[in-house]
Amino acid sequence: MPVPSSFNDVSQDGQLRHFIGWVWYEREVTLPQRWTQDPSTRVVLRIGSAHYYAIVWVNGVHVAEHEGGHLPFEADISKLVQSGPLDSCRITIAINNTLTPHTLPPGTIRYQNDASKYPKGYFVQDINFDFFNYAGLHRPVLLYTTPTAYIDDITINTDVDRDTGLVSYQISVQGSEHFELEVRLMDEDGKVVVQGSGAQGLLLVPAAHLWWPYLMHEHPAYLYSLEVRMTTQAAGRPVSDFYVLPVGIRTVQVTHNQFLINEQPFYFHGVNKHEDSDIRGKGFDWPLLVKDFNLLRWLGANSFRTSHYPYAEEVMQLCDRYGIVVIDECPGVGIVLSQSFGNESLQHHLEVMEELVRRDKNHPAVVMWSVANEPASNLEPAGYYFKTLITHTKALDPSRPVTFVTNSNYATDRGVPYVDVICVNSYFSWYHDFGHLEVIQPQLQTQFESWYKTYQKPIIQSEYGAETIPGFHEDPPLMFSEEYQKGLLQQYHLVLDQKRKEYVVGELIWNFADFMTNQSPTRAIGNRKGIFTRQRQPKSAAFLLRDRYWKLANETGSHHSVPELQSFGTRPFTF
Ligand code: GCB
Repeated sequence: MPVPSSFNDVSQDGQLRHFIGWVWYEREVTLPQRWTQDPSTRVVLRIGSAHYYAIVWVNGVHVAEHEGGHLPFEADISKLVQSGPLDSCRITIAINNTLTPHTLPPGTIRYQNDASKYPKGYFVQDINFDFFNYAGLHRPVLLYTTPTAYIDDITINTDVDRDTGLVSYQISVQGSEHFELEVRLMDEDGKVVVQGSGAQGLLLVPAAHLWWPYLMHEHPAYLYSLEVRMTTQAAGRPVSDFYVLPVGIRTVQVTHNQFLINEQPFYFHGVNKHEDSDIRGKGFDWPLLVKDFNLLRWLGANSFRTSHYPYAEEVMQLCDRYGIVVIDECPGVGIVLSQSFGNESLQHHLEVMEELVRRDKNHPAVVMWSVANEPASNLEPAGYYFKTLITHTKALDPSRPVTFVTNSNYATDRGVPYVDVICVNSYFSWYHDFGHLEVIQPQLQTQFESWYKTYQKPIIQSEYGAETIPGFHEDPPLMFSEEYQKGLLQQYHLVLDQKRKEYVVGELIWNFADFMTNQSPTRAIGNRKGIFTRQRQPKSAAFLLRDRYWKLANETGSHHSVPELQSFGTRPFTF
């Protein structure tokens, strides 16, 4: 089985596509002698993402267990590979993709016991989310080394005082009590602009270049480099560890009706995405990723939400580099069963937020955390659940606003009192009043006005859209045609154009591209609400949205003409 990839779509075996249970990956690798013979080398096995429950062995010895996909985990395997007679190392990973009411996302295994209808032992995995439950090793599995005394973590926070950038840092070192830390911040030309020392400190950057979103400034996404050098002694020998972290200096604030980046109002005009493509499923793929970023640029999108789970770290790195603003969502999608609001689920959800914040806290592109998508937030226990979850997330990262995405009624939602920005999904004239584009304007106005009157918080239209089969044309528009998708978007835009002058701070189309789902009578081989096909070709609505986004960019940011050059090729990709 290739890695990274979902296992579901690479074979001709229908049973494997729908398989639920344990799958096993195994690989034998030969390690360099330096790794196996030098006890001052620490050897680490890192798994980028395993869906969902994973157990890991090295040379048959249990080294790690991890619950949940989409986030990395590691095991220190130094002792194991340094004690044996061999330079080889057998890595075995067992993965179980079963979802229960207490996993994230939750699910239920339903046994079909009626022997007159189903074979013996028949069961299905029920889920309450709308994407195919791809599984396997979705991101790279890596072996890497550090010295035994090493830089374990760095936390950066940035602020701005007039034209001075304030970069506060905190560095944690493992494996040594006595060490020295030197810190240098370099600008994009490689010039050292400020230096520091010690495990924490504040760097003052005179005449700082701020990190601006794409289309908001003529030089967006300015990144400094923080170089951290740790030196210590081990067994009488000098040891050092060195780490370079891109740093964007920017601020984020939320008022009762605005989302501010560097104290300027920011309007999200972007997309919701999925990690999804033909054959590889949710498997990481560089060409696909770069293509998607080129499409975002073509579209004039300045932002996206990582619906409905954390995306690969490489995605976040490109967002930093190109100024694409991110609402970073955890896999809290489809929390609708009352059992999923209990302590066991909450505890796991808190841990997942810890892992997510630890992984993504230093990305300037990430401006807000989303702790869930469309939970049953009207249920009684949802109040305590979201209060605890959001308070915990704010404690982990006081620098960013927190939200979850709701489709509950404004009058009964028990989670929204705790969010900073209200994110609302609605599908007027699609799931309700289907076929009636004329109801969108009054219904959308009522939606916005009700939420704002109740909470006086800024609002993002975090989803809206229509299923569209490319090549279906109907005028007057009929559902599933390209004209209907365009018509629906246009009706939403009329209201968004009024309300963005007041308190609506963003619009994110559902969805960037078509994506695979479970089979159902309402899904014609996956969800077709993409403005691009699954193969990343535009439907008519993509051109409509492109005109709109570039107009919005010109109104709210610096001046741009729709680029002739439709890729990020003006700035070289170097990794
Ligand atoms: C939603 C969900 C999203 C679905 C979408 C749809 O509200 O958040 O995951 O795919 O609607 O197309 O039904």
